[in-house]
Amino acid sequence: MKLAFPESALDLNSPVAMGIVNVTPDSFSDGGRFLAVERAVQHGVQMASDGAALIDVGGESTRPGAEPVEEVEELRRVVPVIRELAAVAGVPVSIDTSKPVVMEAAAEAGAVMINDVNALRTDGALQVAVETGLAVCLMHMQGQPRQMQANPTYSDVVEEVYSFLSDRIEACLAAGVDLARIVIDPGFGFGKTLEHNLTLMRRLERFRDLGRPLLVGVSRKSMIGTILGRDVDERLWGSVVLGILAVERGANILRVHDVAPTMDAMRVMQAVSVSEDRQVVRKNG
Ligand code: 7PJ
Repeated sequence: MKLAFPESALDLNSPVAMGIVNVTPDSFSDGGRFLAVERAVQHGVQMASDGAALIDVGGESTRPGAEPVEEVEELRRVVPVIRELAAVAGVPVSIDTSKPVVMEAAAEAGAVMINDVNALRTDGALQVAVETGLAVCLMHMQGQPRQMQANPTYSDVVEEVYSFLSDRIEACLAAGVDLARIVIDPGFGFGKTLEHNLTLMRRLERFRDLGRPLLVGVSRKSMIGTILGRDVDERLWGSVVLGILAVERGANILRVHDVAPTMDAMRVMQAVSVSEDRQVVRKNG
């Protein structure tokens, strides 16, 4: 499977990592450490050299309870980082935003993908996706970040997320977005209880039926904190295992904070599945 960008494509026949660069002073795990443009850029470059196939730049925290960020402030944070990373990182850059104005500016600065936790439902967002020709990641979220964890409710979480994503793919196609540019994401932690998240992971393979690359973000999330009783800076091993379980169930792109350990884990996993394939080839002559 391939994901189309405006002037290139990402080969997804093997799973890849998307490295997270947060340019947010209040982000729950990076806590403003990379606020300065130079440090954010360095962080992205390091992730690319650690093996990330994509770098995701975000300027608005979407953690539970987070307050929205003003447009000008978000632009101020992300545009210089995208411009520099697009020039020096050597890997495609995506913009994590729900704001059409930020999507447009990011595209102009060299981003090739829009990663929108709101799945292009904001007024004008679909139009920007069509006009810029960028790839898009459509994520499921119940509610909005400020209140989404208050009382998430589903009768069948897998089928409800599935039909939401299916509807958003249809909306994109109707607006004129190429199918080859679309990625889907069930949105772990976005309006979901621990049990909802675990059910989505157990039945992740269902989302393969949508026929599009599947992106999964579980890195350092509270579902891991809840299982382990660990703070955000102690969730690496839980994150790596959960990410590998997702890849085993069909995830193509893992959105992660810790690229190097994730790459090691994915390479070990790949060694096992590739040698299995070779055995089949040998057996069949
Ligand atoms: C996700 C995201 C995710 C996609 C965030 C965090 C919260 N984008 N942006 N999927 N999570 N596509 O990193 O913990 O799961 S922000």
